[in-house]
Amino acid sequence: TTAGGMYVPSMTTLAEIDVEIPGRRPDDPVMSDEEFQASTKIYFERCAGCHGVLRKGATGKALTPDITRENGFEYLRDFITYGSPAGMPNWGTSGDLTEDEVDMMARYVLLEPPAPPEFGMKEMQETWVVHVAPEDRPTEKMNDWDIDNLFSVTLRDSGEIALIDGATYEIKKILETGYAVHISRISASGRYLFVIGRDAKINMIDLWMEDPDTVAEIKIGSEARSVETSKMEGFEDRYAIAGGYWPPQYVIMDGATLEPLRIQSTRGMTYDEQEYHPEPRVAAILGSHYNPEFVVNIKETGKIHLVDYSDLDSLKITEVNAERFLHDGGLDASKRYFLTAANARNKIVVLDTKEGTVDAIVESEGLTPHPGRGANINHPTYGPVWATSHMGDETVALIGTDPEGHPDSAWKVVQQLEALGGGSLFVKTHPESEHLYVDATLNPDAEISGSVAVFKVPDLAGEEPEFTTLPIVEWAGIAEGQPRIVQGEFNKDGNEIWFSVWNAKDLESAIVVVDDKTLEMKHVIKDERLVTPTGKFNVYNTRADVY
Ligand code: DHE
Repeated sequence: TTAGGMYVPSMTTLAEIDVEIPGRRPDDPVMSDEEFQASTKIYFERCAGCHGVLRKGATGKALTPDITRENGFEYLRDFITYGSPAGMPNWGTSGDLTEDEVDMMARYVLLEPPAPPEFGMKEMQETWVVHVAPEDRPTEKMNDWDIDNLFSVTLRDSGEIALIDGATYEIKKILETGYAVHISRISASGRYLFVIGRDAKINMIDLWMEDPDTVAEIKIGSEARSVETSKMEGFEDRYAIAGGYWPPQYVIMDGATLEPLRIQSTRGMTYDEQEYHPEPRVAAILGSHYNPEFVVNIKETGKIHLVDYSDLDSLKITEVNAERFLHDGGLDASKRYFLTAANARNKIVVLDTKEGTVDAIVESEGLTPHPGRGANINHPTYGPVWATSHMGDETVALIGTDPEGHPDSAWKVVQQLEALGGGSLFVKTHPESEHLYVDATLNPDAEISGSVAVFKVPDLAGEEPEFTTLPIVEWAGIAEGQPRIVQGEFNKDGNEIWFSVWNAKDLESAIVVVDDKTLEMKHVIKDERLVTPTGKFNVYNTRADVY
């Protein structure tokens, strides 16, 4: 059952792949093969996230030679150097790229983009390892860990996760994973933890073992962001699914071993113009509670795939038109509606996971909505609403989610709040909490990116609700660097919220635990092993979609 029973060695990221250099035309700018490879590496590391591997554009503009050659070398060089208010970073003046590198990148984008290699069943099989076969695993929980209140914490730059006890804050274990694990998801039974690295490596961890560890692993491509498991009654723990950025595809795997069973390409037509797109990346994936389906966001074509996993041999995929540049999202409080951001279009798509239809596409009234999984609060005036903050401005949109009980508010922005500033990535609350927390991770002002805004839910009935500012970095007592506060996550009982204090790799980071009732600092987790903590996932809340 194992490929030699050994760990697959450290994984290649997209940036480390040697690409095939496309043919040259006589009027191409001068660029040596070494420069081409070096530029490709910089491009994959810094630019592909927004502009796409094939430069067809998404959050950032398209950069195919037909367009870049219109603009010309000087324009490109200056744009890369100084950036733009629309979101292009100032790579030159920030010092991230040297003058020579900027010059090289401006010449590079005038050339045809190279395509990295495909990654099909053969490649997946080669990286697939079962360390402990299902029959050799325990039949009951063998440790005294409170696994429901465990936090799986991404240690971004060390290629690890930390498993931290939710009650004692003790780091129970550090596990080696793929590079920069993006998210953690939990199987329906709560037993298996799945994490996926940017390098598309998945680790499946058995939390029942005496000493919880990776029992299976696989690499599904060279760049990925999402993993999920089957949640439908009767299919608990049966399947896992992961979505790739490169190649653009998703793969359904056995839920006990990660054996790759079925790979589905996402290449195809955009939903609106119905033009072919060679690189439609897989963004958020959600396991439906209403149907045996995975809900798969396809970013560039703007489609949602409802993938019926009840028969993998005749896979039924419902392709629903949504909106382009789908990114992250989460369920409403009833767990029936999936609200997901088409971020570069400033819209929130509402998918009814029971009926499989898009019921509304809501203008979020802010710039670049970025909800994470969003936050469900019971609004004093409008009933159940779901919240998202924005990357591009300080606004938080509250959208009504109760078409039966509050039909006038359903699928509308019923209230817009103003939080700390732009650059927010995540909002969070809990059914037991009266608070809505909003970070501002990417704000250029250190004081703002180091703090969190908190709104009191009963106060939302007022005209212009005020927020309280929690100085999280100050509480962490970290003076060196410019740590950013990112992604609140509640404990199981919903009386504490944890925030990552995300500093540079070689500087001290921390996790600050806030008492949700008093809004005071309760504890600071510091440990030299806590390198660049970002995402945190409470096992119970993640498995049961509580947020
Ligand atoms: Fe994320 C969720 C993609 C940058 C931390 N991020 C997601 C999801 C996607 C995504 C598609 C939804 C997964 C799901 O629900 O199935 N993220 C991307 C990018 O493409 C982007 C913009 C650029 C990149 O190159 O990766 C990006 N993300 C970041 C970061 O820089 C963050 C802040 C730090 C990090 O660790 O890399 C970051 N992303 C997160 C977190 C979540 C996430 C913590 C899960 C939030 C949740 O509550 O579920």
